[in-house]
Amino acid sequence: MSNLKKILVNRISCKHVWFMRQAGRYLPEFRKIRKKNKNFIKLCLNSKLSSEITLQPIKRFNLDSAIIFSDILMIPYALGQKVEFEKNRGPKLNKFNYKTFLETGETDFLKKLNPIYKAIKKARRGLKKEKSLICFIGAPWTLIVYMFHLKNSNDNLNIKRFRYKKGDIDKIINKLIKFCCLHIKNQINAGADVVQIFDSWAGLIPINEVNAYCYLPNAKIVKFCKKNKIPNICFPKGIKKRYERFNKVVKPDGLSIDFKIDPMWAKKKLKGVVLQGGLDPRKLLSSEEEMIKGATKYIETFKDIPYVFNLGHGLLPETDPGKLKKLIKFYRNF
Ligand code: 1CP
Repeated sequence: MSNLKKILVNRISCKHVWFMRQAGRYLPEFRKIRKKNKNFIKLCLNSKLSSEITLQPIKRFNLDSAIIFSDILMIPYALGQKVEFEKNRGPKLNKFNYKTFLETGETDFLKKLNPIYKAIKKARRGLKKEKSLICFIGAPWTLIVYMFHLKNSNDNLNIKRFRYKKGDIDKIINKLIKFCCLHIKNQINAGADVVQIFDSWAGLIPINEVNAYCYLPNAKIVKFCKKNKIPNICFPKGIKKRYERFNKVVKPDGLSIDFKIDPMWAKKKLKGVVLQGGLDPRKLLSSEEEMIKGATKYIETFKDIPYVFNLGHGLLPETDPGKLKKLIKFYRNF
């Protein structure tokens, strides 16, 4: 059993470090591959390259877990929506087509995503058995934000673009839940041993919809994971004090806290779950002292409970890999 799996399943304390977005833009070895592969979706579907990118941060930093190089938007892509990534502008999706979306079946979906499962098999072969291979999905709401262009560049929400009949909204969410579970199951069957569920835009949900758009879909996916004995970590970023309710309703094995959550508060209020992360990724852009001071707060607070060291969101593209190396060393020697 991988170490991360042991921590999540048995809730034991054991030093463990990995980083969200560890395989990506801040690494020169990634940028080199990316330069020659302009089509991002194609790159995610190139099993040889995506497994190689997955292992890059492990080779460089000897991190305890790898996360498969892919994207949350592979699900909308496999459900028939065209996805493009414009340089420095983020993802761009074609207009949502309700009919295509509802009609896409499991066979089509799995055929399109098969290269990801192949990449997982390849990456697993390149990892020592005590290292975890984390797979991931975007939670339904966060996928909806991209599928319906709900967010502008200032992270303001335009919920009007998601005005469907209640019955149709339920159909969309239920279909996403079903296909999220399918994608999890196939990634696990291919050799991943933990899943992280990213609800990166949960903080934007209008307050009266948090239950329907955040707690319920996450709860259903976690229930599916538990039924299939799949260790899981949720990341409902930005929901502030509602992390407490989320934990009680969704009951994940692990809960990744964002950088706005006070670690002392988390320790007191988030019980029966393995906590992960918290440190603001911007601390890695500040001075070394600032970074170490920031990290100490989390490591010190969580030193007597099961805790996975990570950040409060993904590594920023501007991060200096040398700085990250110092942070890892500091954590390991703490
Ligand atoms: O070179 C490029 O321009 C592509 C940049 C890039 C990368 C490296 C994108 C586009 N996605 C990825 C990989 C990726 N995405 C991983 C790889 C594994 C890892 O190292 O962690 C993961 C886990 C994701 C997940 C993802 N994609 C999330 C959830 C996590 C989060 O950061 O909140 C979200 C919201 C996306 C959407 C997405 N994909 C890419 C971009 C630019 C965006 C928009 C959000 C952003 O700006 O990061």
